[in-house]
Amino acid sequence: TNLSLFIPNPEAVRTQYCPVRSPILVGPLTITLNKPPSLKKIQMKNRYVTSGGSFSPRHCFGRYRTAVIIPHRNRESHLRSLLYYLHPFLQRQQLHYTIFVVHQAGNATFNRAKLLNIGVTEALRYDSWDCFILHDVDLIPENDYNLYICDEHYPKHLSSAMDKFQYSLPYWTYFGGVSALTPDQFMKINGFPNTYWGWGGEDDDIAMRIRLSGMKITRTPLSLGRYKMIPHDRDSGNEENSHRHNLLSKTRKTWREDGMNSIDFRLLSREKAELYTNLTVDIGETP
Ligand code: BGN
Repeated sequence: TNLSLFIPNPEAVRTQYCPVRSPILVGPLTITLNKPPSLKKIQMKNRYVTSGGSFSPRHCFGRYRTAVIIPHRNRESHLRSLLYYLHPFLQRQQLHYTIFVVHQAGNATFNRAKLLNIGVTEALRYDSWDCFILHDVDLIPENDYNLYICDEHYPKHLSSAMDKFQYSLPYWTYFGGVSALTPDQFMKINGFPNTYWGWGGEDDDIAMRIRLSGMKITRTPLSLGRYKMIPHDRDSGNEENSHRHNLLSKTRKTWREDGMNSIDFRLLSREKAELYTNLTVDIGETP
């Protein structure tokens, strides 16, 4: 027999756009979260991911350019679990993508929303994107029909059914976890607030910005927007934000001044790791 018949062409030949709907999706996924795999193992399983955590489909031109942005500090094992599942997930969706991890330097109180603003700023510095996926590090998607692309009209909430909320929405305007905005949608709401230090409320502020700027929230249906949260205790440095009710009551007045047009940070490093682009930033501290 002629063995060469069974050896796939090593050269990627691309002559056409990928289909609108990827033919290699599998639907529901089994997520097991005992021991996170090593970065080496994740790299070996994702040999077509290039330095900086980027990928383009090999046999067709990707239709969608997606930047995944993950705020991070001291959660290396969660990050490894997420990367282990997310890289193959995004490749099956035939996206042209890069994963950005925005690492908050120092020990000041954590500021998720500001880190996301910075991720968007830096993602746009050398590339154009159709869609930003704003992704918590501890949430693993359980169905690859939950596409990491944006809705053309409205910001989209992807984590509509998290296991910690018994796979349903905790409340109607909930916008936490994982969301998808186009660059236009993101700029229309002036990005996210920079002023929420610690846990809670910033996602409600974002939901309010969406409404105040005349948009609505769309959602992945609950049957597909399923996520497993990696169980963990509250981090030190991310205590409940006691100002959050007060801040939220002022969003209507503040959202135009607090956001992408007021962001202030110091980029300490931007490096291409094997599985993601690592941004380390000094974002200051609670005033
Ligand atoms: C809400 C938090 C959200 C959080 C969800 C789910 C606030 C603001 C005060 C009304 N909002 O209560 O930030 O994502 O719970 O845990 O605390």
